[in-house]
Amino acid sequence: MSVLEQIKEKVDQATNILILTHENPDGDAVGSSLGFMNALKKIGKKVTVLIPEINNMYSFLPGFDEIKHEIDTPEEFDLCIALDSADIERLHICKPYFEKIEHTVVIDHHITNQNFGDVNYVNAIASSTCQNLIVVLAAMDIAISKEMAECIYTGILTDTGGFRYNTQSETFEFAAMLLETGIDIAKIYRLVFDTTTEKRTRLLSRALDRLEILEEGKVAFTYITKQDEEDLQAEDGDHENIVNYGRNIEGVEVSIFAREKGEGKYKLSLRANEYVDVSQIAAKYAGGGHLRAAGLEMNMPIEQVKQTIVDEIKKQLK
Ligand SMILES: [Mn+2]
Repeated sequence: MSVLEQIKEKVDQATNILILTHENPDGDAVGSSLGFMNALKKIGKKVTVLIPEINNMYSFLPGFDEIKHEIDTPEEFDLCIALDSADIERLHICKPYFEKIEHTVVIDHHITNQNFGDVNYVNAIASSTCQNLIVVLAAMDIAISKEMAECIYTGILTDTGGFRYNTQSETFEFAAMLLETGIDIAKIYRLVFDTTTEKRTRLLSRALDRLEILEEGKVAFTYITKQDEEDLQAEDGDHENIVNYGRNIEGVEVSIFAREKGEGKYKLSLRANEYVDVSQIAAKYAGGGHLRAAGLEMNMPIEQVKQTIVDEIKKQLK
């Protein structure tokens, strides 16, 4: 029996299904969870999506209000489905539930997936778990409704950064199929990428006021203080996109954003555009990340932070 047939069989035999995804869930995690929930409900299953902590930005997705943040009796579920999670640790505090439930299915697109379920559908070529979910739903003979399509499209859109990365021609074919259901892609794009909050915007404004362009326009530097966040009653994650404003300036190769975590303690985000390896710089200071996006911490006054990190970057500038 193929993996897809095995998933269909697992679902057919289940009555009460628990859906889990990774912590700090992104659009693909929330989209695939709610897309699958809506689909499984349609075929008469009892379904619970459990996400302990979730950002409100996906609250427009059909079924969002039904997400549970805790459950009392994991024993009552006969099937657990883990989505967009490469290994069981990614389920974080939900891991014990996955372990306790008798039958398990994993659907994912990470090449590092550990196949930790009884049945595992992992296609690492796919843009997103949502894209793989379309294949699973087709194998289960479930027609994609407009509600499901909104969730699934959101996952594809976010994991591809708006069809920029990890996008295959197939991804567009799937997207076209979703569009046929009548979803409003302009609205989804706006809610996912163009919507911010007043607090976020005011915090950004403080960072932009302090923005410095250094090294003949190749380095952008800015920071926010603990006081800024207190003044504005900023919420967790409100600083997240600030580093990209420096990177988007013409001529800039590396953008540095420092966030004060405590007295003389800064968390730095580094973003490069084309050639600087920021992961190497981060590693030097016990940080980590990817080639063009990395983070690290420094314990020193902000002027010294700036000098130290710019000196490091300078070594790689062309
Ligand atoms: Mn994903």
